[in-house]
Amino acid sequence: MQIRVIDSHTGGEPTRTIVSEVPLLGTSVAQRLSDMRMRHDELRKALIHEPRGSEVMVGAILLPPIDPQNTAGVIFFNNVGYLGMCGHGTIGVVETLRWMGRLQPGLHVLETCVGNVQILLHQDRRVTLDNVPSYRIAKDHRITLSNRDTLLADIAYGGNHFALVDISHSDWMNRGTNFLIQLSTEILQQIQINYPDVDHVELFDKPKSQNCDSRSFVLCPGGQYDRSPCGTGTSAKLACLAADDKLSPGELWRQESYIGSVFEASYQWVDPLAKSIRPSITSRAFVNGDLQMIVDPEDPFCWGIPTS
Ligand code: PYC
Repeated sequence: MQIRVIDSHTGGEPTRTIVSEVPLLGTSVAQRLSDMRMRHDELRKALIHEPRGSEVMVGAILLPPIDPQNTAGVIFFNNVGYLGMCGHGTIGVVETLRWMGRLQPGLHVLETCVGNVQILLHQDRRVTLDNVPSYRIAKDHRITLSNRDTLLADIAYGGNHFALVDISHSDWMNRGTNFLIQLSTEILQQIQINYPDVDHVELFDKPKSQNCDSRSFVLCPGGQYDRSPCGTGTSAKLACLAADDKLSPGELWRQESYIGSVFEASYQWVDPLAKSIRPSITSRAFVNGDLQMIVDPEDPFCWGIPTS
């Protein structure tokens, strides 16, 4: 069995797009996701688990659109399962389609598991993604860590569910990735007691770069951190800023990632009373691999090394 994938990265975060046809059954993206889970989950593991992949990688399956007026359907996944939406992944998929000659600059619509997202592919290869409606669910949820530190977390939705924690009172952002993964994993465990849907944690600090507004460290569900500023996470951040009247509609927010890559973001109200917003995220991706994956039945790890 051979599977063609195209690799890209957006702000350092990899996306592996499956361009070989995966015949998923269903007349909605949700039904196709369920078919993928039931009948093709081995494919996810084969492409994302070691030895072919890594826990940092996000995969994307390209599908024919359900509504023929749209550009394509897409299902995102990682080492532990499926993602509702993925901002860096969407930008990676759009650049992949452009690189393959399947997409011209202009407006496009992608169908995702959590709704349609409008895409503007710019002439200069930047991509602006208008994400699904995003909103804050809770403000200042108090958690106590094992060392008795108390932190306040906002809970917000931006296509995935996030806990957002300001750590600018501390030097934690300078203590290295192992420390930050450990800290955000402990925060996640605490948060999930009350908010079981939350599977990402964002820690925020002052920016390193002068022209950015904030720097984030984002823990993803598979236990690794997002090298990009995280598109759905930046959407959740904007929802909190909008709810607190700290950012106006159309105002630019420059979110810096842990490794220094930047997403430009702004929002428009969907419903100002419910404080629901439509975030726009702009960045660009780079294709860095066009690969034919081989699944050899004699290879004991042809479907990936199982994770514990
Ligand atoms: O960019 O939305 C994002 C994302 C989610 C997980 C990794 N990246």
